[in-house]
Amino acid sequence: PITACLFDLDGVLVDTAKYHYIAWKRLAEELGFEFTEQDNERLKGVSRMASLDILLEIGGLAPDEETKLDLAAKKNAWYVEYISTMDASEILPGALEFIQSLKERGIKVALGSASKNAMLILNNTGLTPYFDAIIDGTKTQQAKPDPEVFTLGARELGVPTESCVVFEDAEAGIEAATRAGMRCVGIGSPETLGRANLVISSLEGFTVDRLLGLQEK
Ligand code: G16
Ligand code: MG
Repeated sequence: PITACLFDLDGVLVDTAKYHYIAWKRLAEELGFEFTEQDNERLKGVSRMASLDILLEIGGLAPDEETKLDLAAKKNAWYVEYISTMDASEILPGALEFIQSLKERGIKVALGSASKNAMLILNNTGLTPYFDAIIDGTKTQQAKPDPEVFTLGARELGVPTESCVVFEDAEAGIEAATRAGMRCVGIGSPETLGRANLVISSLEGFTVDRLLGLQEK
């Protein structure tokens, strides 16, 4: 039976991709090159340092490790400044309603995010009290598509992996869920998320009964 749901943060519960984008764009401009919204698609679900590597590749730059750490810290300081004013109005449509309905039906809820800033975002949007377990980038060694973030979530919930369903907007996250032995709901377009068990455009109108329908799959 399905007894737990694990949620990715950026792109599933909130749209922080736009803040990541303006911070990376600011860094690229300071380094002297353009960074487009299309380029930003490549950073979704990817860890901070891996994102920086992609950005530097786009700019044709290869600085040493120390400089890279400075650049990542600079981007993060801007990003933290942008997300510090977030509030509950930035929770994506349907997300809070769906989480509340899970709680009412006794289904456990966990976070499985790559972000090291997840706690700040959950606190600012008022989402923290809904989670039975929170696994973020400060608790993991391996980035998605490694399944670590989700297997740790299941362990902290005390639920077997086969009873978990993951909600993800990134291909790497869907692969991570599959490798963890979990079912997965993709949020976005079927073209990129085709490997999920079910793809929906958003959590708006999504119900616990539809979730439980995945048990037959
Ligand atoms: C999020 C974003 C990524 C970001 C990563 C690390 O992941 O999708 O773009 O690079 O977190 O974030 P930070 O720099 O805050 O540690 P997720 O897993 O919530 O989609
Ligand atoms: Mg995501």
